[in-house]
Amino acid sequence: MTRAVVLTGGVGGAKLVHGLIDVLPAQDVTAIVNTGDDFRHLGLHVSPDIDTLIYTLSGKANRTLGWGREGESWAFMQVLRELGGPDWFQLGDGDLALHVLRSLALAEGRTLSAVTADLADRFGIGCTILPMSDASVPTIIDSDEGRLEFQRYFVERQCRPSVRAIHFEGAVDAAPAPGVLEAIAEANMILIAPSNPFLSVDPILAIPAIRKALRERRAPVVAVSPLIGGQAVKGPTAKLMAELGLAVSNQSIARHYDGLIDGLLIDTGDQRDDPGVAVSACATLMKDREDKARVASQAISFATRLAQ
Ligand code: FO1
Repeated sequence: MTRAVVLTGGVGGAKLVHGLIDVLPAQDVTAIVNTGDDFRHLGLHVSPDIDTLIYTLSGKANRTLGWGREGESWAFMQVLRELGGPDWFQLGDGDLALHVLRSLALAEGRTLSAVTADLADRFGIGCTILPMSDASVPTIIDSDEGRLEFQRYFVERQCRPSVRAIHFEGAVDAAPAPGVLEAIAEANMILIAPSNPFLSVDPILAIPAIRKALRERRAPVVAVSPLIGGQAVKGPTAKLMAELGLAVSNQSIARHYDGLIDGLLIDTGDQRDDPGVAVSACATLMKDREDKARVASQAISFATRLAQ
């Protein structure tokens, strides 16, 4: 039986997880999700990557926006704006209900992992969704506009500032969420989704016990490259790599995951410059359900080959 663990951020990662639960029994898939993007907004705890995953896996994701729910209404934002509230971060009316309930549960002392498990249940999701930690580990961007909280950089400033360094505040003291280390230990394959390695995967790897578990792993680790033809499918990956002084290449991606991965799944169009790990290629762009299932199957068979 395959027990697949996948480290994932938001949009790109959610597509791979969606593909995985099409090709594997959902209960054999565990997603360990980045929570470095989490932040408090209007007194609410927002967990963007967890919510993108929940909406994607339950078929409710807003495919145009890449976040939030489909068929959303915006009455809350309309009145918030009229009353002079901050409107740089859009909260749809349906999405708002999720943030209110999660914030209420956290205020009552429940953990993020317990609340996430409940929400996954309510959305009828069969795979396990684990936050990387129940502790708060906010991603902070050191930029040419100073120190920015992640969402201020990503949404308010639309990734325009030039990034000097990225910090994962509190990571060194943060414990993995319950079930994370067990899932990694029991996995017979570990996948790193095509999320932004620097903004969405690194926060997970910054949790010391998670990094250690991956170093001591028995199972093969396959990363799906977020680059296609030297460009990121979505988001600031290529711009960020250039700002960090890295060549925008699969070689840089493989080096970045130095020692933590056994294989890199790249796009067929990209040259196989030797990135120092085993390489497999397939069409990695995931536009629809079929694409997602294909990339998931390719990643699984690549990991299976590496396990032999
Ligand atoms: N991204 C935006 O670019 N603009 C928004 O107004 C916005 C609102 C939003 C609300 C809830 C949520 O879960 C995500 C939201 N996002 C928005 C996306 C979010 O910034 C990103 O999903 C991640 O943090 C990056 O992966």
